[in-house]
Amino acid sequence: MRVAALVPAYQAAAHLGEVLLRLQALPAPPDTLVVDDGSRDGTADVARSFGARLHSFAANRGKGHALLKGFELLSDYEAVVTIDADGQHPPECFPAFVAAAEAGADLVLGARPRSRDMPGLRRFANGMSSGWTSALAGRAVSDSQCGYRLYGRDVIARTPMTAGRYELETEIIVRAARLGFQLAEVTVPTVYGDEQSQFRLVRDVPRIVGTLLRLSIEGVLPPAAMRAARRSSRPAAERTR
Ligand SMILES: Nc1nc2c(ncn2[C@@H]2O[C@H](COP(=O)(O)OP(=O)(O)OP(=O)(O)O)[C@@H](O)[C@H]2O)c(=O)[nH]1
Ligand SMILES: [Mg+2]
Repeated sequence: MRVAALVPAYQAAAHLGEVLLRLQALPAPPDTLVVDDGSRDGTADVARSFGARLHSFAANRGKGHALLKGFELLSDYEAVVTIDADGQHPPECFPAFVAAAEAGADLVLGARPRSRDMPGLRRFANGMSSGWTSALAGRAVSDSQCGYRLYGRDVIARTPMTAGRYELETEIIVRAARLGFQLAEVTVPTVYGDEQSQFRLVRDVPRIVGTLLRLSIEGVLPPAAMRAARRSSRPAAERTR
């Protein structure tokens, strides 16, 4: 399976190099694209010097915009693994995502234990949003906020996605599940260290809650894009017949 790595990066110069090195050290190193989102700290230079393919936005737009751009640029691959630039996602877990996809999953979600390694407020917010996401997706989702994931080509092509910041990752889970795609989870370690989070409570929590509210309404009143996607996407069960 041809799988690329997509690294959304914003102000990530401190940790990006190590992530890229560890990806290159895998037994089958993936082609890697860094989408630098208007960083002012040398993120683009680090990506270049470690030999990654680079796309840069002139000004900061948000992780969701970066993911959509990356999906577009990597549309030739059978799947894309998204991995954070801040060192929280061990590149050594990459093959486990690919194995889950090879076993039939369309969307593989990294799941971090909500242990004491995760800051208390994050643990609380993560539990709430994962519970709500599970209810909307109609299946257990252990960690709706983890950005370490594998997206199969069909999920990327057929799931309607709204550009934005972190809320895109919640939207994809719910919509992909509603379209009948097969979801799987891979347990990844919970890593918090000296990295600088770009998550802003006042800006990003309302965006995620707003998206969950919208997705709740969509369960009853699907928007035109989801109705069209339903008509064009065949659920995993049908594809195997
Ligand atoms: N392209 C792009 N990437 C971003 C942006 N904000 C964050 N990122 C990247 O997205 C990844 C996750 O960002 P974080 O700010 O660490 O968010 P998080 O991991 O969900 O939050 P924490 O649990 O606080 O670490 C990292 O690779 C960041 O560099 C952005 O505005 N644009
Ligand atoms: Mg982080």
